[in-house]
Amino acid sequence: MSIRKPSDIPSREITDQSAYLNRRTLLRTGVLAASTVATGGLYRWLNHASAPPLTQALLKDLKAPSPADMSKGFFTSEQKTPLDQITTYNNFYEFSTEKTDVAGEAAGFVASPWKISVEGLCLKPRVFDLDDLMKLGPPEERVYRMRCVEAWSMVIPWDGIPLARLLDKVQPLGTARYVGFETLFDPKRMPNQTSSVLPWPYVEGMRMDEAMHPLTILATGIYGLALPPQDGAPVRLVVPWKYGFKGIKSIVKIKLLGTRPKTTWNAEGPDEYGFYANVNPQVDHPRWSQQTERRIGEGIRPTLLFNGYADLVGHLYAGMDLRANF
Ligand SMILES: Nc1nc2c(c(=O)[nH]1)N[C@H]1C(S)=C(S)[C@@H](COP(=O)(O)O)O[C@H]1N2
Ligand SMILES: [Mo]
Repeated sequence: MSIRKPSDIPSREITDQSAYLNRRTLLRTGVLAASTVATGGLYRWLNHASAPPLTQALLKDLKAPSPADMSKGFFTSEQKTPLDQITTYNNFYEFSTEKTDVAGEAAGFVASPWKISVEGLCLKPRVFDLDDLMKLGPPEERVYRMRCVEAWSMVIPWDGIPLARLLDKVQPLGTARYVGFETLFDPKRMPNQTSSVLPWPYVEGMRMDEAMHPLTILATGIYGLALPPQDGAPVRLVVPWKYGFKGIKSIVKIKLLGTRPKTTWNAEGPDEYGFYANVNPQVDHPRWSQQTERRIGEGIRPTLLFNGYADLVGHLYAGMDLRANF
């Protein structure tokens, strides 16, 4: 891969419509090369007051997935949800409980510098900043279905690193059976944390084997752009076979644990939101059916067991009663 400075680009390549694209492409190339300088630049640029608006024109062409990547579930050929819908219809209660207000409330959120402490039952606990994360290796592309427990869904092209890549780095002990996650608590920067709509900080968790599964990623981007604030900047969890609320945003702490951690929605409504929260059309929410979903920008479609990833994750739950462990 060649990395070109702006001055190296022949002017014929810079058309009106591609001016931003080229700028973004260069920054992204820096990330792929795990260059400390370019990586910092990417995040700063996207948080800068003069950053251009998020428009479809900025998006990179996704590479054509290989058959091997398809068989791992890393890509779906389903139609991708447009960026403007992914970034204007959000659940992020730290900013607003109104999905269409989150983007506006989160607009000024500064997600750099950022630190994530990885601690607990491991040999090498460590605090990672964003450059440290990028040094673990280049972000990978994934195109995943995302199914919210509220029965709407999207198809999102993420960039991110497998969570296993980070966890391996701290050398988990054999006694680590669960992983807990925490969102930033900072009411000055996340204004709705002054309300008591949820107990703060938002916390999530899963079993160690779920965390180590190759489908589980820490997302750092969408459509090749650094993650916008409303989608969980700078780093959020994505577990595509589980309901969206497991995908905790703006993570500052990851803890390896011997016992199951408390998780926000399960603690709020244990009869409505399970710890596992595996997508399952056969197990209704007490107040609505989970058999179908509204694909944003499209229409109603059937919901699939494990959100369509059953072949890849079903073995994690062999012999388990999915109704009792919902
Ligand atoms: N910290 C935090 N993480 C969160 C939430 C939240 O309110 N706070 N909402 C969850 C829910 S319910 C969903 S559906 C997804 C939505 O992600 P999106 O807005 O990027 O589509 O984020 C999840 N992660
Ligand atoms: Mo959700």
